[in-house]
Amino acid sequence: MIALRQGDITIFEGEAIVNAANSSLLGGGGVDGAIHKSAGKGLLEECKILGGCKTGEAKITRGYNLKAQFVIHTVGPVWQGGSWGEAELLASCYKNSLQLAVEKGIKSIAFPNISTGIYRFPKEEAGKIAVQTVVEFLHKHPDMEVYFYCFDRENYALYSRLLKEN
Ligand code: AR6
Repeated sequence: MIALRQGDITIFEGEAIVNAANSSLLGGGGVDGAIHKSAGKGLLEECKILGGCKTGEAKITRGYNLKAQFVIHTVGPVWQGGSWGEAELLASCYKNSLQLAVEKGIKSIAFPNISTGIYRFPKEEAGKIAVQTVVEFLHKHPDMEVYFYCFDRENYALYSRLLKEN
């Protein structure tokens, strides 16, 4: 199942939310800042012992003061024009986050629009990659519930269209 939501991902009441982090995993702006603020200091303490995360990979922590039990931290690619493997790396973020969720027995997961803020990945292309990767994954894991949390109107309108086409 795929569902679309508009707004702040930190209010998600399912099992896991995905964080669009940076490779230090020590917090930042955008959705990362919002998640750390809502989760509280415990999240940062746990992130400190993870040793960072490479672009395209994912790591999991508890959710602390969030309603979601877990946070899956993934590091999206910085957009550098498109010929530096950005598309493959973004697809890996979605795949590795979903794979980690399966390994932990998580059945509901919410994604932000990874890389489309501070990392400047073009929204249309990022949306297509996100939807396509999740749709493919759900063929093999039909019991998983995936929520796309779109913060800005442009992404929300884009995902409404992309999900109708799929
Ligand atoms: N809930 C859901 N989506 C949000 C929220 C929120 N509370 N706040 C922003 N967004 P960004 P990136 C959307 O910049 O591009 C951080 O500093 C936002 O509108 O958060 O992957 C990290 O530490 C956009 O569509 O992440 C990294 O250094 C999407 O989330 C860097 O930013 C992603 O925007 C990562 O950049």
